[in-house]
Formats: sequence, structure tokens, C-alpha cells
Amino acid sequence: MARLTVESEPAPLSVDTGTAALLIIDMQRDFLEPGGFGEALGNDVSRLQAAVPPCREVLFAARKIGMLVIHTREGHRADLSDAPPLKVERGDPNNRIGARGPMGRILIRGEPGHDIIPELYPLRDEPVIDKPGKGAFYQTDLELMLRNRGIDTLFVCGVTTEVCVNTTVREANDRGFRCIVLSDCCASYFPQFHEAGLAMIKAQGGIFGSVTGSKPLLKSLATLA
Ligand code: C5J
Repeated sequence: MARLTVESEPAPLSVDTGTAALLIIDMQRDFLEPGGFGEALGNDVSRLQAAVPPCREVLFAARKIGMLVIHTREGHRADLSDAPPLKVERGDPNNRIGARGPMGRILIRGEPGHDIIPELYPLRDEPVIDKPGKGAFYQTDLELMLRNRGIDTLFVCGVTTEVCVNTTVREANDRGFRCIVLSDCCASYFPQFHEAGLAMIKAQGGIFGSVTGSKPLLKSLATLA
């Protein structure tokens, strides 16, 4: 397609939009809305809202140039057979994975809370990866999908920065995919973990990847219009 220069840290990058994809991690009601998994763990879910408008802008810009967009959702089968007991047996038994909440059973596939927030809802032709773990490559067909389409670069958005975003970026890096994390399109329940999560990615010459913001990316994408 087209080659872009993207301002990023630790250094600017040259990206071929034809071999890049936008990966949006776990922008689910369960993490972003009251009554879901995030709140069940005692978090202030309103802290994640700031990432929604910039993520939406990037999503629409990616769609406009025909960039591959992939969404992920963290969650489990209704019988919990894919959920490690260690993960399930955390927190209040009435308010943990599989328990019934205001948005259906917490973090269970097919329940309202498991779905992606309306602002970022996938189009019919955008793949949605259902993952049982933190990393989007663990027990999923994401890698196969990326390799089949010749993707080598991932623009990464989503929640939470230090958990599922960081785990996925590390998995991607080990598999040879270049990650460019969009700082304002990611969020954490803990602002200090958000900052630390981004710092860890771009440290040591970009040991796991690069970091930029939605604005520099949108500026680069606008040059294609
Ligand atoms: C968490 C996630 N935080 N998507 N999941 O449990 O980051």
C-alpha cells in the first residue's frame, strides 16, 4: 500500500501500511463499564474511559485506508473448562469469573459484559480473537492470521496497559512482529502502571517495541488521504 514515517519512541519508524494491522485489545464492557470484571476486582473502571475517543479515531482512520483491524476479547467458556482455577478462584466468590452480574456472567463468552463496547464495535469483516489468557497469542489463531496476511507490524491499543497489552506485545516481539503501542489509546486502572508499562516497552532501544500517541499516527495517516 503506502509507506509512512511514524514519530515514535525510541526512534521514528518507517511503516508499510499494507503489512501493518491495528490490534485492539479487550475493549470490552467487562473491563470498561460498571458491573463487570474490572469493577469486581475493586477497580475504578472510569479510569479506562480516556482511551476510548483516541482509540475510536485511530480505528476509523485505519478503516479509511483499508488497514487490517483485529479485535480481541478476554473470556471463557460457560463451563469454565478453559479457565485455570488459579484465575477463577480470585476475589469474592459472588463476584468472580463465571458469577452472575448486572451484565451477565462475568467474563463469559456470549454474555453482554464480554462484548466489545459500542464505540469500538467491530465491523462484520474485522476478525475478533477470543482469548482465554492475557496474551492474545496464547491458545488463539492470531499468529496464523497475521502470517497468512503477511503482517509484520502491529499498532496496539487497548486495556489494560500493563496486563493484556504488555503481555501481548511481549508475545508478539518474541514471534518477530514489530509493535507500536499507542499510549493514549491504552489505559490502566493504575496510572503509574500505565506509565511503567509503556516505559518498559520502549526502554533499551525498544526492547519490546515502540511507543507513540494517536496524534502522531493520525498525522502520518492524513498524508495518505
Ligand atoms: C486484565 C486485561 N486486566 N485485558 N485483563 O485482567 O488487561
